[in-house]
Amino acid sequence: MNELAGARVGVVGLGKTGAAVVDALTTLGAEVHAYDGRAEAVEALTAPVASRMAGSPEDIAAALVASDLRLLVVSPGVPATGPILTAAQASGIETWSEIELAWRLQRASARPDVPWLAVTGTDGKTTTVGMLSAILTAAGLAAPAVGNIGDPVISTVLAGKADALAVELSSFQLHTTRTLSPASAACLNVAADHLDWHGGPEAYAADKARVYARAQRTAVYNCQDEATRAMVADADVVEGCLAVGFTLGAPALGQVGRVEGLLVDRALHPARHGEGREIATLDDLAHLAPGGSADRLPAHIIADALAAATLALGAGLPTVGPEAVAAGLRAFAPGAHRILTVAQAGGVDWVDDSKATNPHSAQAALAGLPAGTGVWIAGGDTKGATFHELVRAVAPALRGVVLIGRDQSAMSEALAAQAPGLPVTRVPDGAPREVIDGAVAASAAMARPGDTVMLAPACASWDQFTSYAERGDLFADAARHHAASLESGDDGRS
Ligand code: UMA
Repeated sequence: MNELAGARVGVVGLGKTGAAVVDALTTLGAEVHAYDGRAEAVEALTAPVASRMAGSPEDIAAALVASDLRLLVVSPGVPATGPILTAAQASGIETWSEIELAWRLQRASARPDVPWLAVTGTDGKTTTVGMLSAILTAAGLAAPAVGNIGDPVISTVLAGKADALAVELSSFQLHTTRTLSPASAACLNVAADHLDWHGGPEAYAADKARVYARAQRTAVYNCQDEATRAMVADADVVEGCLAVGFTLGAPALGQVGRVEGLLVDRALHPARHGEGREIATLDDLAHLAPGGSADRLPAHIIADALAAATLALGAGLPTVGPEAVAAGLRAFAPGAHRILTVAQAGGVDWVDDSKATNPHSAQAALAGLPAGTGVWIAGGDTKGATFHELVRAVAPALRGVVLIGRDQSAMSEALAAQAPGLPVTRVPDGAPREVIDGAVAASAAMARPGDTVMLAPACASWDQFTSYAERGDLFADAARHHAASLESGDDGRS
């Protein structure tokens, strides 16, 4: 990227992404002008920049208009409809995401052909990218999970050690990504999210659809989400790129799906016209189910695995075959606080899904439980959400509910209206440990052998905890303590 040496480049946002971008640009010899809304972020910058400025979005926008920048690299948090991107566009300043810069840097590097396997979607990106990285790793490749998952892609590209990249892309990052050409790409699903940032649902979906642009080998869509199929149909892909659907049902020709306990490919192997090939079994995913039993696997985990397998098999990598898919899925470790079985005692599984901070993800976790066997620990900071639809959907799976949260009114209302007969125990407000101890004691009293106690609050944690991680850690601790007490013959309530 010699063209950037000496070029005047602005960087807006100096968080994780911006700091990595500034490092890369200064190394390339660009003249970097750095901007952030927070003075601390500007002060924390150690790289040698030409200028730095802290100011409101309007101040930064005004400075951009007055500048003579050739290029602006924006962090994902900078909203599409806000003053900064509006001013850059009006002034004719080209804008790139960190992803765009990373892609161009790789194309100009000694290893220009390292394939990117790209994943976007409203839900399930992080799990899918983790599974994808695990499958590629099982195939003997150095293939880290990068991007929105937490590690800026540019740092990995500059290190130059990866054979392939499993890239999680948010709609924010895609908005200013211009020339990326992934080997395989997927949009897992689209539900309303981040509408303020984009300015509306159409703009959000349009940015998600950008993941398919210039896809080289395989464009993967969700047969259960028509919008993703339409995105592929409209995408400007490289000639010869295959469209492959993943489905929770039996796969038709051109699809990867599920036949009883097997994941089956009818899209990516030479004999597909005559037969499917087994690429993994549900038992390979059993460790991701509550209590470790494959028959309780949430549907969204199976869907994520199908998407990851399709992306991996469809990227044209010679060592990636069914054995790698199965081994990778077996090796995949779920992220912390995502449907993690933290204790088992007296026939009851205790599951931490504290990461379920909205109704959609709580529903995904609870929906897979057998009828009447779930003890649901719910509630917290609602972020203005309502819960009627969620309660209606999950009530059949539940034995009862244990309510936490400072203000329990929204959840109580939904329970009273949608599941009036369901037992509910309310845990009073208190210090974090008191709340969780109360919730665990109430759940233990409610649960019967064969049940699952599920912390999937459908709410943020900030009203009673510092984070969902603290909420989940305290829960795991208390559940293990309860299990140990049961084993030692104590009833766990002393
Ligand atoms: N800032 C401004 N002006 C603005 C907006 C932000 O100056 O108008 C500044 C902030 O003061 C702050 C910095 O920009 O100093 C933060 O930048 P950022 O919000 O873009 O966050 P990063 O630290 O760069 O992290 C980003 C992603 N964050 C967002 O998309 C909001 C991280 O995704 C990602 O892991 C990281 O890049 C690495 O690539 C997080 C996320 O919440 C997990 N993503 C959203 C999601 O998954 O729903 C999209």
